[in-house]
Amino acid sequence: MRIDIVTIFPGFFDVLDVSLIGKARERGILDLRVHDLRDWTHDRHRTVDDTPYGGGAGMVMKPEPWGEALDQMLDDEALLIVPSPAGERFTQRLARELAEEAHLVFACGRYEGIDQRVIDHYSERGRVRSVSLGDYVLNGGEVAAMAMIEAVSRLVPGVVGNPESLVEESHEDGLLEYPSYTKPPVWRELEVPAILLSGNHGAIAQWRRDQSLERTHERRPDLL
Ligand code: 6GU
Repeated sequence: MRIDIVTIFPGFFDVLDVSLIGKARERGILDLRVHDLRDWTHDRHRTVDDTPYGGGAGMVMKPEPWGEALDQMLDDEALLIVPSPAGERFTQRLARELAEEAHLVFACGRYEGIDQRVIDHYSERGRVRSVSLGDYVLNGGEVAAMAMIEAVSRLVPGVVGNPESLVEESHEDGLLEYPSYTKPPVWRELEVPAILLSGNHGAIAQWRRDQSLERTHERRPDLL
């Protein structure tokens, strides 16, 4: 999978050098490139923002640098993703959809967002999705893009070593994941549930299912 990220803070994405994503990049499974939006400005101050038409607080990102950057970045198969608190909700379902794509381009806006004509223009030329992580406000699209890239890339075959570890997770079956335990059997007087030491795989599977349901009922009744 090819992933391009356009941002005014390329350093945010340095962490993508490490861990499973870093290894997938080394192995050539992920071709991930980070680009500085200011490379497509032409003035001395490398200006990327301006005051909003109609007034109001904050600054809006100018369309011209985005146009030059995205013209260079987008090919026929690319899907442009614009992280935005005003976007559709990012879910495990959307992560699975995006994991099927050959080429994702993330346009990370700061300030009060990107001039709407950028989104309108590329929506006419190709595929664009505005995507939100959830109902809260971040300072910009960078952290959201990072979360989406991690959720998507771990579903790309070969990125996570053991594909079985992908199936029993929170949200994969629409429920929250059951609690996990490891050695020692007693820690600070707290015991591991006896069923997990029983060796009865049928009973363990049933217990885990019950725990998943109970947790979901308690913490996320909206999922049921
Ligand atoms: Cl994608 N962007 C910003 N700025 N804030 C957010 C978000 C995205 N998702 C949730 N909050």
